[in-house]
Amino acid sequence: MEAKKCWVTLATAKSYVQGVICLAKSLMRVKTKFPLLVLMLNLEGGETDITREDYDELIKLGSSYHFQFIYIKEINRVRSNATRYIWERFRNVSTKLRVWEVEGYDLVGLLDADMCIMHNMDELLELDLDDNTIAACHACVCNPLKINMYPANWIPENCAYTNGPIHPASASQAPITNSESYFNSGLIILRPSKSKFNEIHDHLLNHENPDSLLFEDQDLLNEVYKGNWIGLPYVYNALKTLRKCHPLIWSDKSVKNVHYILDDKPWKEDIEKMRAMTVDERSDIWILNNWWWKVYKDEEWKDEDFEDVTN
Ligand SMILES: [Mn+2]
Repeated sequence: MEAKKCWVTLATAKSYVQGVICLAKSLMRVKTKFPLLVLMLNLEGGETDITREDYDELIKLGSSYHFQFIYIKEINRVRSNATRYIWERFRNVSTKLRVWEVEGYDLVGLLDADMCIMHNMDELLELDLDDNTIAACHACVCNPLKINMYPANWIPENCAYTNGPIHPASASQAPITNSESYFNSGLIILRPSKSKFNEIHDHLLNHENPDSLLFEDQDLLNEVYKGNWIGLPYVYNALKTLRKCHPLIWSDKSVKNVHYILDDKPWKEDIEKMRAMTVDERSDIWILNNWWWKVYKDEEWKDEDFEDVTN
């Protein structure tokens, strides 16, 4: 029997609903052959601030964009002190672990809702993985914005991309991946399994120092899969900060999936105001945000929307 495969994302908070909509549109735009499953928290029960209207909009979109919904329960925080969350938007990211419980699929591509697919990347769901191995992209640990809550060892010397392959090889070759490597959990290719879910969940519940999990699910998963993950080229989880921080690896046209990390999500930007600005007035990430907005508003990308920053 042929293996069943799908993409999965989560709709856990109102602030990410526009992200889910755009992610779904972007997947359809690149003609993926795989369905998108949206894991949703129940409206009742106080686990989410998503409203009935938001749900209705998603469901309406789902019928035209061929995605499906699965209802899940929140995974509660294990923090001894809830105020120690690095950012409030990380409040229920551990709920992401529910993807390991997805039933009926042999291989899943987990996508954060703050991503936009630029080129078809169905090849990721052709990877041959066992139950104890995942595939993911390296995090950038340069800390280019000098965020002082980031770990002290997050410096360019320790970043996989500093010594990684540069453009054009970077589009098809991952940086060196070894037992010291650290991945970003925005895109993960995995085989769902109840026993693996239990193992990860137990690791969370019995964690000796949950306060040390600064990046929540990402740190937890890096502990569980230490030395057991396959590195993918940056193009599959192109962190928006890489464009400026590692210009030698980046090429606009090569990027398959942009990850709009950090707090300034594209949907929070006033796109009409941005478009009215001159090139010099626009922010560094204007180009990337514009790609997102074009998908969200069902507009075509044009050649001038892409620059080759390595030139
Ligand atoms: Mn994200």
